[in-house]
Amino acid sequence: MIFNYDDKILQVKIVYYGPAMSGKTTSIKSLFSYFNKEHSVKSIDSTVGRTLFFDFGVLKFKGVDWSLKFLIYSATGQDFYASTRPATLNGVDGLIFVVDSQSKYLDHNIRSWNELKTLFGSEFYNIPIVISLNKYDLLDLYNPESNGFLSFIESDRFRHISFKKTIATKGKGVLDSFSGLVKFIFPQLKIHLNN
Ligand SMILES: Nc1nc2c(ncn2[C@@H]2O[C@H](COP(=O)(O)OP(=O)(O)OP(=O)(O)O)[C@@H](O)[C@H]2O)c(=O)[nH]1
Ligand SMILES: [Mg+2]
Repeated sequence: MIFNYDDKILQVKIVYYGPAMSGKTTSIKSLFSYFNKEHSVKSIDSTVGRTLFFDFGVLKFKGVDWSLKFLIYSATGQDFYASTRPATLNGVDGLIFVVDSQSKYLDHNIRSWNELKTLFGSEFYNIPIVISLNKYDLLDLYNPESNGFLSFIESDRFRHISFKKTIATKGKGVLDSFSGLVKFIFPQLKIHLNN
């Protein structure tokens, strides 16, 4: 978090993290589309739309006195570019961990989670985090509860953690996940996220 006293701007960094293809880029674009800023998200993609390094966008909200500026990133899920993830995470104030809820991807979610845990070490449990249980529309009808991922994450060790079922392609739960994270970062803030 950076305080700029001259311009009265408080700058906050939020990163969308998670395994490849879980819906990080879709979530960010969907979030920005609420504010009619979808086209301001900068993505460095391959020709097939996979994120090479990160996506990046800025959301600004004017307060009476101070303004809030959110720098929003997604880390690439592709392992080939894994070496770029620590730089993307540097200085992060809060995380949205995007899970692919389909049972066949449980291992991918766990691997990505464990990587995050290793990168942060003992600081991990102090970082505000929202778990977005994404692709909820694709769950097996006979097994509609999550793929078991939540039992791996020791949620009671965290200071601030919450879970949200999301369908990023339809924008469902995306704004709630974001505002939930903002509330963790600024507990006193009254949020009116309509610009
Ligand atoms: N059915 C369904 N598909 C989704 C959902 N969210 C994302 N997708 C699809 O999943 C695919 C991957 O989404 P991306 O947003 O590119 O995933 P990513 O996490 O950014 O992937 P990388 O950048 O490669 O790590 C795309 O085809 C999306 O349309 C969802 O909630 N439901
Ligand atoms: Mg992506």
